[in-house]
Amino acid sequence: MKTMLSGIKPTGRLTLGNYIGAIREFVKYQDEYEMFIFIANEHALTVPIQASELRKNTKDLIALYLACGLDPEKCTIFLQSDIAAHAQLGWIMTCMSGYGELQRMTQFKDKMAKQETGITAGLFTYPPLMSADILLYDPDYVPVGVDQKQHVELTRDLAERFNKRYSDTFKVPEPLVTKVGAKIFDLQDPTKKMSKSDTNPKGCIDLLDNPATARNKIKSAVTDSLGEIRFDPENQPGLANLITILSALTDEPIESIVERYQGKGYGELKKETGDVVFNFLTDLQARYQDITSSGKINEILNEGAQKASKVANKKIAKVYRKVGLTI
Ligand code: ATP
Ligand code: LTN
Repeated sequence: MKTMLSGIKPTGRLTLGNYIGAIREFVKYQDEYEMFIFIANEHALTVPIQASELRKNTKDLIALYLACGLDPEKCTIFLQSDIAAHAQLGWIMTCMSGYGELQRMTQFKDKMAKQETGITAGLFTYPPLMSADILLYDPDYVPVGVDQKQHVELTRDLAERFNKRYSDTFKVPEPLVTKVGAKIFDLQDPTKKMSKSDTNPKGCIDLLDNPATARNKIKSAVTDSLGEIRFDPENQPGLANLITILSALTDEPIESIVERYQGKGYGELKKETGDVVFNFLTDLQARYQDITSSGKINEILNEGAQKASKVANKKIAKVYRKVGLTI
């Protein structure tokens, strides 16, 4: 059985973009692959965050993972900081990375451009920590949104570099970017990614938004004045985004939606998409409430940490021997 691994950092509330671009994929794959899914809480420290907020986000994220359909019987769900090997291998990967190489990471450049103060060194060195997260478990595939692909490519380079410098140690993983919905866009500015760190809440749907509010956000999404329903992300980005959301949540192919809407107006498409989002969030939030009140989260994390640490500890011991840290 092939192995797959991915993680999300608990920096804020999860969005519909996170669900469509990432979690939905994890759920689909859990039957076919040996899955490791973790909460990248050490990555959340790259930007200033209150301890209480980090704790709350972490618990919410686990409950949402489960509510979205991840099954602890099928996949290993754990907290990054429960396994010291992540930080240990993270340091070694930082030392394997070139300064210029990290400077070229587009996410770092974007964040630098947006945020003038409070840039931490952690924001700069977080890709090698992400590489460590991945390489500890020898996954074949890493499902991520398109914005994370470059970091998985860095991981491949670091794995190859290490294998060449020492000897064969890490599997070289492949990024897996979903076909529909690799990037869900902001509803008010469809040239920008829908993001939880966004400032305009009307552009972004949180998975914990009131479902009726979310439906209204779809209704007031920015489209265009061309008046024809086509899937044309370049010239009709707002419309293409809505079609993508509808397709992702219903599994109806994009072409079939476009065909169904020939001769119809944007209002009808928005209504159907809004209703689908409303129902999706209503069901999801009911499951989220059940899980939150069940008190099972700690148990699931303890089991996950036990399983993950067996794999990770073996790998870090091997790496320590190879690089000469173990005498
Ligand atoms: P931020 O925008 O604050 O940097 P983020 O929403 O990208 O955060 P992450 O936790 O880093 O947050 O993302 C988790 C996963 O969700 C990643 O695989 C990412 O590619 C995916 N993802 C995030 N936003 C979107 C989006 N708008 N469309 C599709 N996938 C997304
Ligand atoms: N950097 C990712 C989260 C993340 C991750 C990982 C994803 C941390 N470690 C390992 C896949 C594999 C992000 O910001 N979305």
